[in-house]
Amino acid sequence: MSTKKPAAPKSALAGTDTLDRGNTNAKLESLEKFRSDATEQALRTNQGVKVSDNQNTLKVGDRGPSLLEDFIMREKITHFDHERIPERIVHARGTGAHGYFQSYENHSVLTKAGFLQDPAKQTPVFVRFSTVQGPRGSGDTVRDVRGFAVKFFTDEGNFDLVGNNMPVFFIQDAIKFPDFVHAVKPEPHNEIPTGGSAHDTFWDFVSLVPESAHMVMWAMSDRAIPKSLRSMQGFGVHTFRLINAEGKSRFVKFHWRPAAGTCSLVWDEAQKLAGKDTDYHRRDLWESIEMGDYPEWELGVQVVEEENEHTFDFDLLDPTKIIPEETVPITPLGKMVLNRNPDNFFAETEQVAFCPGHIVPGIDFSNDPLLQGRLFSYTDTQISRLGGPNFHEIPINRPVAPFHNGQRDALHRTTIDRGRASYEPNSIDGGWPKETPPAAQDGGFETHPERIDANKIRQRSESFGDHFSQARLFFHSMSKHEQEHIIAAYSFELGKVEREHIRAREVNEILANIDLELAKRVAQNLGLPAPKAGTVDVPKISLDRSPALSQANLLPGDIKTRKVAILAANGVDGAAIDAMKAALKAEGAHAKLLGPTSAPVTTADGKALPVDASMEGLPSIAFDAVFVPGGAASIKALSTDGVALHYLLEAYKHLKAIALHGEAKQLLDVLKLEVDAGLIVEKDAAKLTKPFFAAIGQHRVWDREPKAKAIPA
Ligand code: HDD
Repeated sequence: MSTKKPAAPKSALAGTDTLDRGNTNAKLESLEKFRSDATEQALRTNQGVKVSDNQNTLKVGDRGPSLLEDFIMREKITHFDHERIPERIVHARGTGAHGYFQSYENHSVLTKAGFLQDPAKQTPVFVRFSTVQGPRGSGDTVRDVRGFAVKFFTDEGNFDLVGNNMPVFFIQDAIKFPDFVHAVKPEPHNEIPTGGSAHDTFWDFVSLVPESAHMVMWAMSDRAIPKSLRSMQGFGVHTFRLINAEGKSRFVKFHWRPAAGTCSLVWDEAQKLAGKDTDYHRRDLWESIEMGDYPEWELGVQVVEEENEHTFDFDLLDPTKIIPEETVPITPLGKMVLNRNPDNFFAETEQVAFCPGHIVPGIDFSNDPLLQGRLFSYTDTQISRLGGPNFHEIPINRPVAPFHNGQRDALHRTTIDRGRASYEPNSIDGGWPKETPPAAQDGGFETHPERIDANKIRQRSESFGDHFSQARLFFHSMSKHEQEHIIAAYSFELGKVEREHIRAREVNEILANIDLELAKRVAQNLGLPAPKAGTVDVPKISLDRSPALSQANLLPGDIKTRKVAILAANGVDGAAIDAMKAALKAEGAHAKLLGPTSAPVTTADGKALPVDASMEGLPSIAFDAVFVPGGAASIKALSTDGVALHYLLEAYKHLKAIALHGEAKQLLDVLKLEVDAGLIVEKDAAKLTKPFFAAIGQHRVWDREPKAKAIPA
């Protein structure tokens, strides 16, 4: 007789997805028919046979050997054995969300792309953010470039803007990509390190390849440890073209600017988060969307008229260069809102397949040799990752625009093509599907007819030859604290490099050509001899500083969606908690009440307050700021509670705003801290919110940084 587990309660079965996630749009509707909901459905095999026993293999007697005949067990195990697909060779760790893009106005002067014409139209998008180096299970907060890939499901076909959160790249030519990736990936003998670039092969490569200098500078800056995915800028990196209905082409660089502002973690916090909450960034994105704090970005372009192509002190085709925003300001095009989490990570986020070659009429490529190589690489990689050339039929990748052509068969084909003629021209199927001339209404794609008259050669243009002036521009555009972070990051990373000649080469041949002071400081931290001035004659460029590059200038100033921890023990002033929660809510920020344990705390007037978590459960690194309400007994308890004291010291060390109310002032003496612009002490709860919120709006208390260094990590 079979021994079965009791049937699962109905409520558990019903849990598949009863959430009303609001917004539906064309893409979601097109996905609808592929969604599976097992609520109140019988368990069946993949062939549709109802299963009567999902607990026991078919055996000869209840203690005997299993039978090969058991097709139910074999189907289940076989499927399981093949559940994994190859992870992406780069950008393996990622997270995605659905949303929409909406144009601000009709941009027909710039482009004929349909999704940039009608301000009333919402174009569905799917976005995947990623790190580059680490495998699928690696930490979110490692020092790394972040991928920012957007798939626009336009009525004219899919447009993929496959960018990063940094506007330049490590190399100038796609043929160097495998070399670069092999160097940055974990080392081949021991597969260390996971998720980071602090190792010999990376620094060996970049110190030998000066074209990487500018991008490495970005990677050593705070941009490589973003506070959240919602607070990252995005860049198309390459120069593209926009083409209008008259066929006029202009060069453009794409930019995404987050409504939440652009800000970062601090290094110690990022390292701790990588251990304590590997999923920190994906959790933040997921929770923001679930809470209705929909992340938002503005899409814009820097536009360069064709006749101005050669007016810059760099080559527009060189992906290691930016066009400073002070030279060519950004023209806003529209906004993107992410308002729906995927239903299934594998089906959507893992199987989504981007390709910079997915463009629509009105958009075209430039001859950037890095972009040109990418046009080949992505489709090629999808074929091995997703098992064949039919990956466009996977629901998340299917365009909302219809697709008909003569491409047939191959692995995993799901379309059942009708008609006999899979060739063109044909007379059997009336000649269908037919070409659409570009000039027709909703015309076919037409490549910009750029005239090129040159020899076939393997050569890099001399105009790609300046590798240091923009790295210098970046360093000089940083605020003092950002420069200090860059020096610390180079010192940390190179400190992990075992071979001294690699450290020395980076300092003397790269950093000394960017900025001698930077090179000297890093050399000092590594115990290397003081470097001499660099030997490269770095050209003088038109700008000394680009304020748009500094994150110090990229904050909105408000405290929307910021998270505040409220620390309390028994005897806490309940009214102060209520007042703070209400004030935060009014500003669109969030509060969580934390106690010494997960048990409720009792207020001074005897009310039991449920807590959201214990202080250990949600450490200070999960928050933007900390509030300690008064209440004599509560403060007495917190003053001798090591977890609470560490909480506050850690928040202080990470330069976060801290507000101490009433009796909480005593904690200053216990912790030996002094009041500063972000450490606010106030008897009167009503007076506390203004300076506290102002400090949170500044993201960090940077002036505190030198003092905070004395606080143990
Ligand atoms: Fe790439 C993935 C961004 C250069 C080859 N790349 C990938 C993803 C992003 C970028 C965001 C992840 C997409 C996703 O979420 O699925 N890559 C960039 C940027 C580059 C760049 C901004 C330079 C400006 N990439 C680049 C080059 C090559 C590749 C030069 C090859 C010649 N990239 C790939 C790839 C990946 C990829 C191997 C891995 C998985 C995938 O494509 O779908 O084909």
